Order: sequence, then C-alpha cells, then structure tokens
Amino acid sequence: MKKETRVVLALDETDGYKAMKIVDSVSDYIDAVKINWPLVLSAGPDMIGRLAEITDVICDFKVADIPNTVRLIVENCVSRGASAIIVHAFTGDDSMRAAVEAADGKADIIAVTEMSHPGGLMFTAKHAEELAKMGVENGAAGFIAPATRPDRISLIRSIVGDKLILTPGVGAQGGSASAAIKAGADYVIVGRAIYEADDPRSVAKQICEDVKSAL
Ligand code: NUP
Repeated sequence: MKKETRVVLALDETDGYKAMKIVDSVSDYIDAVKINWPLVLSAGPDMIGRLAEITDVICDFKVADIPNTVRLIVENCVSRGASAIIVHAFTGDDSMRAAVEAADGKADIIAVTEMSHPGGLMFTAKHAEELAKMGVENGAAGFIAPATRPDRISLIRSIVGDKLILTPGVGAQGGSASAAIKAGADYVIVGRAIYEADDPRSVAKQICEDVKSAL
C-alpha cells in the first residue's frame, strides 16, 4: 500500500454506482479504499476487483472465526485483488496464523486491537495490549487503533514497533486526523465525513491538509 496522503476512504456507501463515483472523485487524495459489509452485501463482492483496478483495497470483514473459515475468507479476498484484510485478534493465535498463512505474502493482515466506538471500551480496550502483542508475534502487518482516543494509538505504537497502524474514527465519530497522525498512526480511515459530504473531494482535500499539518 502506498503511503502518500495517509488517508483511507471507508466506502460504506451502499449504492455501488455512487460508491464508484465517489472513489473517482477523491482518488488522488486517498492511498486506499476500505470496503466493508454494507457495500459488499448491497453491490456484491465483485466490487473488490472493480475497486482494485483503481486503488488498493482493504477488505474490512473483521474476520472472527476458526482457522479453516478464516483461511477460506482470506484466500477469497486475495484472489479478488485485496491488498489487505482486517481480522479480529480476539479469536486467538491459531486463527491469526491462519490468516497470515492464507494471505501468503500477497496481502497484509491487519488486526483489530481497540475499537473506536464507545462500546469498544467495554471489552476491546481492556485487552488491546495483549491483542496487539499476539498480532505482532503471529505475523500481522498492521493494526487498527482508535482515532477517537489518540493516547491509545500511542500505546499500541509502543507495542507494535514499526508495523502499520490504521485509525478509524476520524470525522463522524469525533476523532481528528492530525491528532491521530501525531499520536503515531500511519493512516487515518475516514468514511461518512467524506462519502456523505455534498462535496466529497473538498472534504478529502481538507483531511489531507490536516494530515500534512501533523507530519
Ligand atoms: O474500531 C473500528 N472502528 C471503525 O469505525 C474498526 C473499524 N474497522 N471501523 C470501521 O471504520 C467502520 O466499520 C467503518 O467502516 C469505518 C469508519 O467509518 P466512519 O465512522 O468514518 O463513517
């Protein structure tokens, strides 16, 4: 994945036609698109391949399953052209290893540590350090940490060293791009603030400028 603007678009727009239009309009302001169930369930898994022709695609399926099922999902994402797949870490080290092995060096496995929404404090926050450590030990290339709590990004950074950190929660969830980058994030993940905007391109530009101000 390139690292230029450090902005990843969370494309949860459920209309496939509109989703493609948004990506076209902001493509020079983003390093990748993150695709999640809302778009895949409404527009179909072929969206992965269509988007991969334009930019890097991160499949945010938060895979949380036994190793064999994890393997089947990751292999499918890789064969469709995904550059990275987001998996949950709480399923344990065997599932994490299955994800990394299935990606076979063709895609990055990104592990969720602490989730960005308020409910993320209930369980994930309490185990974020262990989840990050286990991910590092089992070959995860990157980690999800909350832009809504920059201090937690710094904490995860202290555990994962030079692995990637991607931070959702900028914009609609209240987090700031510059604060996340200052805290140690490699990328900010931004969804609604861009795809629901009247002018997605101008919002994407503003976020890029905010990121730059922190570098
Ligand atoms: O902890 C997480 N928080 C989060 O928001 C882990 C995630 N993967 N996400 C995803 O990031 C979420 O599912 C959505 O696709 C995106 C944030 O979107 P928005 O709040 O910027 O609209």
